[in-house]
Amino acid sequence: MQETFKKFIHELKKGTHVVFLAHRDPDFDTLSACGALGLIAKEHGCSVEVVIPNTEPVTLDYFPFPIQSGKHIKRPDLLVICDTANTDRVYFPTEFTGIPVALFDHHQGGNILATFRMVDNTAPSCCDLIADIIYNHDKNMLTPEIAQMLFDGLVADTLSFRTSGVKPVTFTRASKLLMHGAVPLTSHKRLTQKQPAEDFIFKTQLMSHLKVDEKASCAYLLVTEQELLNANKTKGALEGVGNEMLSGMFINTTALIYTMNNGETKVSLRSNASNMYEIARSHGGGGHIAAAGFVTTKKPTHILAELLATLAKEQEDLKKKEK
Ligand SMILES: [Mn+2]
Repeated sequence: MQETFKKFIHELKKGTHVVFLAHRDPDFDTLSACGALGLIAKEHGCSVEVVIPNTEPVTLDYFPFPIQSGKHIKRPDLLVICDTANTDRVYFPTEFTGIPVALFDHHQGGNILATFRMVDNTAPSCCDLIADIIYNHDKNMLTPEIAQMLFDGLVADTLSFRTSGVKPVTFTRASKLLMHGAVPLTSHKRLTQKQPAEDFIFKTQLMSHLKVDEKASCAYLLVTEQELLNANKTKGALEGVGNEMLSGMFINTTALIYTMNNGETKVSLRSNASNMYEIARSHGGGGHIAAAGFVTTKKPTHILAELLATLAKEQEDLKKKEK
């Protein structure tokens, strides 16, 4: 990985135009990774663009670059994809075909062919992986601004060091970021976005439709795009719902099943017991063991029944093993 990063830095020294690609519905891990590496590219004389595939705009007041929604300005010499394993989750017009790609990621599997591939699916966030690579390459590159963004991404993806991927080395990396100027309170302020009261109420109303299947040890919520549209809300209203369900109940798995008006259904899975990646992959999706998702054209009720049956069987097998 360090060798690859050396080559990547060498590439940056050519003073190229670099387009950073964050994944769809960007979170702090993907954006911070793009921001931090973007600053490093800039430092090496590159011009930088950061692009998300979503059409709705995203703004972060501290972010060092404008975040462009679904468009790029200049043809890049190099693409940097952060925090996703699949090209369909990033802005990728046909014009980009053939342009060299640097990939920084911590997901399982994937379809991205990268010239510079820096992937470790044991890392609990893309940002702690990047922090480690930068630190080992040249720790002076970790400026307070970069360290802060990487710390933000780490805290966001690990739900404040609570996910199963958090290992002793995660704290070593976090500690290095703090020593280079990251401040936990700054991350906390950036990550806790207060919602307007009516959004909060809407979310609570959605949560009241929550169901639990005890046999499957699974809480699930079916939501339609139409429901959101009727209430004048966007998909952002569903942000964090899966994790909230998981941390609030004695259950192992949660499923957020969101049906769009185009007939497609997006399934987001969270679990602290079963392998969500395997389930998502069997439907053409991906992610991590504890958090994964997929998009399907199957009927939401069918997907749900299938999912609950799979999970119930796993729970039964587990109980047998315990006996
Ligand atoms: Mn991530």
